Amino acid sequence: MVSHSRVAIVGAGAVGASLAYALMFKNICSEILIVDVSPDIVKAQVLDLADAASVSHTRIRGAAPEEAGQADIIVITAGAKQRDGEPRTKLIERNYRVLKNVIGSMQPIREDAVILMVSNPVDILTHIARKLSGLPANQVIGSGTYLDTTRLCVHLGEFFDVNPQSINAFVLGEHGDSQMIAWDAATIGGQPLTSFPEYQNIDKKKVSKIVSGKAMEIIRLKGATFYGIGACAADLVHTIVLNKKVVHPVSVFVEKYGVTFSMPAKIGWEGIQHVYDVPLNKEEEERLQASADALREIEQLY
Ligand code: 6V0
Repeated sequence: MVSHSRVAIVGAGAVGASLAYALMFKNICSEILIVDVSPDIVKAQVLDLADAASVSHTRIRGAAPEEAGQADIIVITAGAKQRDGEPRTKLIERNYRVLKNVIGSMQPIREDAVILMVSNPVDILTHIARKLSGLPANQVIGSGTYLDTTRLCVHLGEFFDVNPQSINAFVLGEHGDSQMIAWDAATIGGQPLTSFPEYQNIDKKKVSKIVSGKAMEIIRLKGATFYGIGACAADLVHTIVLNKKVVHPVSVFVEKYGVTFSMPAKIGWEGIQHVYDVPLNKEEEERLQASADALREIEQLY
């Protein structure tokens, strides 16, 4: 157990519970607080997770929103999810209301808390969470394209027959339809991906489609996605709790593009410690700008 380690999960549905489950086995939290608008869901999830908590030795309990506002890290997973065929941006109106309610009910939020936004559309909601909470931009993070990036690295790992963790590649921009892959900056063992002979055989359009379309494929088959995001969010919490200064692509306000979306960022106790500027070719730069423009237009409405 370490300091900076009381974590509140607001929204105890499939994503919140998967996150709690992944997090408790990391054994880094002094306590995990579960919050939901439905007392029955809180009770059920805490009873079920407590059986796993006894093996992992992590204390887990239900809590009121006011207590969640005093946690070191507040992960927000409350809200509606996409239906089959529905873009994430369609969720804005419903989840804006949920987020307003969640942030309002946690006030006063601790000044040094870090908010990790997971509910969709995650980029817009991260922007709104920052405005509503009044916390500095570095303390309000969205899970962004971290999950998309893990999907990309797993795919490339199979293609190049190398462990995905040895691939340095990023999906940038929106966690949604306008996201893009920074192909030119991708490396394996320091060697640019573009310099591998196999690179010419990659169908880049197809890879982009597989990566950005994976969530919808899972939703079509079983109605929701939760294990992948649960593991990614647990990893981000781990990075913050242990001040690991690991670089992950996450949603954050990016000065250069004047919008909240994903760029690689160094993460630690105070949230974002640095945002990196990925070298892009002309076409990639245009695509990232287009992603920023699309999101900015929606951001300005809130
Ligand atoms: P779910 O299983 O329906 O759970 C949502 C929970 O939120 C329910 O238990 C609700 O009771 C609760 N809730 C609603 N309003 C409030 C409120 N005001 N205060 C507290 N709790 C509330 O949905 P699921 O867990 O599957 O998804 C949650 C969110 O995560 C959705 O917006 C998804 O779109 C989003 N995801 C984000 C991903 C990402 O990569 N960022 C990935 C997958 C899902």
